[in-house]
Amino acid sequence: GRLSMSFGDRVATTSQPLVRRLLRLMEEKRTNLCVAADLGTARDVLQLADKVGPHICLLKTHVDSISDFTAEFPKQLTELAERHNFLICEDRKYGDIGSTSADQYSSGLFSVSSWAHLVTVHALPGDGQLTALSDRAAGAERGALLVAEMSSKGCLVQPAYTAAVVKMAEAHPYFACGFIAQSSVSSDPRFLVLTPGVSLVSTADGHGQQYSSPERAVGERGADVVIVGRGVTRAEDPAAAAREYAQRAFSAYLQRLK
Ligand code: 5FU
Repeated sequence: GRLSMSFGDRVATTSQPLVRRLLRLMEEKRTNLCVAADLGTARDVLQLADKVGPHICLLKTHVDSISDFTAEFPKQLTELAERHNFLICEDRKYGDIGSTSADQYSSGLFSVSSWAHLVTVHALPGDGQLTALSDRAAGAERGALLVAEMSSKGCLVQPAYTAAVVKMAEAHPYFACGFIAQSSVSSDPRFLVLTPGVSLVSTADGHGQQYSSPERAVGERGADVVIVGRGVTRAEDPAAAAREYAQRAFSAYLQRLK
């Protein structure tokens, strides 16, 4: 299953182009780190992306938190992604009826479908969002990560919900690339499991976030990719911090294969 296979060997288990590309990238670049670039201006996000770019497989954005967003931002972020060889995930957590989410995805100020390889989606409304978003991707290499569990204290998600989210992904493997989760929700090697709530300096943030270490996330809980925000963005040297998280997460992955 997923946990005992290398990223490289998992490429052959799926025909989803984006999953194949990300697995190859992770294997070749030897990184399973995603940095959550949660900073308030376009310049700060781009500067961070340039610094951490060599150490990451994925950069995660919350583009609606950027105060000075213009169409220049995704253009420049895409250039950095190409230069440093990482993919981009907009963590929008779509959660409406398919038609509305599809409009939010492909139009409006942000035009997310034109630049984000991956987006996050809440499965709560049912699978109509997956077909609707996939239609708007219009043949581009795009995909979704389904929120199967959350890192925050008091999260209402129950095991039966998580199991239903996994079933939904299994029914839509052309667009569902994997899960945002806190545990090994699926052993299917086609799906990526990404785990936020990872920090080496904090255990909580006072607003419900709960942290564990990269070793715990990858080795014990079964994450493929660890997502680190403030552990990197608030470090004195974000590039050095990203390198450390990447090394620790990738070592834990190699250890898992033994
Ligand atoms: F789905 C989730 C979740 O369950 N927990 C999260 O923390 C998403 N996140 C995101 O990961 C959150 O929106 C932040 O962008 C990031 C974690 O940032 P931190 O600074 O490492 O706490």
